[in-house]
Amino acid sequence: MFEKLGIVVLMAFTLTGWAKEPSLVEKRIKQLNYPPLPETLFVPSENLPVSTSQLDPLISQDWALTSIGLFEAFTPLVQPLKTGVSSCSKNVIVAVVDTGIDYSHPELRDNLWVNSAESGSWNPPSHLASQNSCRDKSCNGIDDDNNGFIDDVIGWDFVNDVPFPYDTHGHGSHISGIIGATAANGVGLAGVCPRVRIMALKYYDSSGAGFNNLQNTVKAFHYANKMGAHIINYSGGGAEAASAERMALEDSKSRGMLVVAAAGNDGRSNDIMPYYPASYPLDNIISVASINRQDQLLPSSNFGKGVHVAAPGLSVLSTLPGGRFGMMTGTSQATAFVTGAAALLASQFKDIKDFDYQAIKTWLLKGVRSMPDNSQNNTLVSNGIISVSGSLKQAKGWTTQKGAPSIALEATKKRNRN
Ligand SMILES: [Ca+2]
Ligand SMILES: [Ca+2]
Ligand SMILES: [Ca+2]
Repeated sequence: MFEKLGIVVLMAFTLTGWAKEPSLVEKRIKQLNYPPLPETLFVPSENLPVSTSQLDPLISQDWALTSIGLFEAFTPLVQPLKTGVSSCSKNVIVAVVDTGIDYSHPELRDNLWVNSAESGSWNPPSHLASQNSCRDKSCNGIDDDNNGFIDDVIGWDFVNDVPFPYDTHGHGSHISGIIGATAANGVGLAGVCPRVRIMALKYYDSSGAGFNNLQNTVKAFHYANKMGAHIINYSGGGAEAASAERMALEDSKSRGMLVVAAAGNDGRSNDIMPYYPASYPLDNIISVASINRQDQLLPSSNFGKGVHVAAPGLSVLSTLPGGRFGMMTGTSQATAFVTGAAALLASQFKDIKDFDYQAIKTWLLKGVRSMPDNSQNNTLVSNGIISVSGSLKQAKGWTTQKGAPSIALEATKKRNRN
């Protein structure tokens, strides 16, 4: 049933184009819609077979982790996600620009980015209740780091302009779990990089005007840039370019940040009709298409020479608000797998200051495995299917290159010998 239901990729709108080309933008807004997520896509956790004796009881249902070669990368397979934990670093900051995050979800709460200049006793589940008595930097009503945001501890809700980017939609929590759900905690599943710091930036309002969604996207990008994110995950987009959005991502590039963006769910070629931000010609962007478990491009996935890689996107299991789990489909999900892989690769730098988006992009693109060679898939994606194991091999080879930043793969090497 899930195969027939596509999740709508969140749309962005031109910002500066509003004044210059009102008729065009108005046309875009009329064309786009924001249906709520179908309830049938939500699979409550109590309906799934769970064995609490397992480290991550739902992991066997997560076909995508096998597809991207995560278990292959971390042999032996006895406790693969435990080894995955040690290969990921809390020094890597991933900005998830989306619908917010369930910051009290047991799979997500330990992997949140925390703004140290605004931190204190902030505790997601009880924070709102205790806010009146709170006196520390997290809730003193003062912009302690003078970044223009008061009490921004884990990110920002640009929709409501408050420091609690809670996810009432589901999409952002699902994306966050794919990237970095906690491993080996006796709950749920595990992200591709189960130790990471997720900066929660909420831009999307399903009931709001599309123009505001783009405006908030740009604000969120600037926040991520300013606050030191290494990677931005943007599982959304739109058919028209916006100079303000592009300028924000050019700033990300100048700061050395990687941007992973969805190719879109329109089932068309981005070479003919670009999809932004994925299609901006910036070398710090990776554009992602979606495949099923047979390595076939989903009919709903966009494709083209400008689409760099494919990743799992059909009936993907991940975290949902309220401590739940469920499946979603689309290039949004595929994008998150590539972001998780990028975070894992970024963790291999001995010093996160060596973070190099060009190196990571090279490892990701050269480490792919091939799409099946048939008429349906042939040349639809420029490189192939994302592979964590293949990319780690590329990273390992990088150490032999002159002038390359130092990376630490000793742990992986030891595991491979065991
Ligand atoms: Ca602040
Ligand atoms: Ca404060
Ligand atoms: Ca888990």
